[in-house]
Amino acid sequence: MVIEKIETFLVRLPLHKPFITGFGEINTKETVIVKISSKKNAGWGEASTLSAPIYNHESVHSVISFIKSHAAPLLTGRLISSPSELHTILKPFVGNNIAKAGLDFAVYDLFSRERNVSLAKLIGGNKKFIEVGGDSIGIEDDLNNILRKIEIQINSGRRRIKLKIKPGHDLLPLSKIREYFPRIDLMVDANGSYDYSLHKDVLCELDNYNLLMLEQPFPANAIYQHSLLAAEMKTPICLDESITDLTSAREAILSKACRIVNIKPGRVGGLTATVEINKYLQEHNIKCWCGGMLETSIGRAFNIAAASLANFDYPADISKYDHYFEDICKEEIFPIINSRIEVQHHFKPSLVKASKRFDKIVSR
Ligand code: OSB
Ligand code: MG
Repeated sequence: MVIEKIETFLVRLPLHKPFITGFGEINTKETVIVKISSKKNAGWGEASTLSAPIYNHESVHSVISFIKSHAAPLLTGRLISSPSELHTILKPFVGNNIAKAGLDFAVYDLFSRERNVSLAKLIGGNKKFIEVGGDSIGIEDDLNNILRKIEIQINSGRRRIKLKIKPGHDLLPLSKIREYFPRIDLMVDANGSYDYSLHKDVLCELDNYNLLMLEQPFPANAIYQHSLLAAEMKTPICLDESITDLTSAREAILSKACRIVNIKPGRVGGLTATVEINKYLQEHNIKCWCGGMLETSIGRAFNIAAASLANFDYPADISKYDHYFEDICKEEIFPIINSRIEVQHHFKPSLVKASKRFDKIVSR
């Protein structure tokens, strides 16, 4: 298959309510949709970055600029015989993994359509269903509202609750949650907002709340600080922002910085990198799970395929589209039933449906 054309579309999706995390506040989720055309077909992907470089160094602008200035000139007119080739072709460029993932996804979708096989099958995912956890509960002062949100999630069948924390918003909400829900599977995500020398003691106190895991307490490049904390805590450390590729995954595992990894296919450069990192983790007895970046249905299709791989052993962060006033697709393309999403093992037109609706909007 020869790549004929690469296009990017910047999409703005207003959220119902601001989503507050340890790295800041998101009011509007922006994302970049990527379309790659061959002579006969088109494949769609999503580079699910944020508007500004607050989660990692990428932003909607850096993604579009990377694709236009560096990737498209290298890829246009090129013959691709397997979707995993893209990962190798883009390797000389450092970082920019969210942008690379948008391209990798679009090429996987293109192969999936041309060969009539599902995304899960292309990467070797075998699960029939994947389990999803509750939507991340952002930082807010009203603890009763946090309890209400947890109750709603539990009543709708979610078996894992994820709370965002930051310094000053940790022990108090956790005590309150444990008072009302002593036994739920509960995890916390700090998005890198703590510092080892300032907050080691308060972090060690998290051991009193029987947490499933503590995600990313320190900034992305603080692998050594994570390894110091991991040696002192009973709660398993999970890394998200720190794991950007196979090298950083190896670095974290060799330093014993974490016992669990949150793999976001978008953050690590796409599905080929996801398979490669997962294989390494599996060989080292490290479990993982599929995180999310508030993707639209287009991006979610690739997360579901990733979560269908063996070794993805905890519920995924695949939130419902109603984070937004309206998704670009207006209806749930991947319905969540009893906290599970069915994995498509035969080529089904869900992603085709999502991208058709999107195509209609952008060509107006
Ligand atoms: O740290 O997992 C994170 C959203 C945007 C950026 C980073 C993160 C998140 C989430 C939401 O926690 C996960 C989702 O439901 O898509
Ligand atoms: Mg996270």
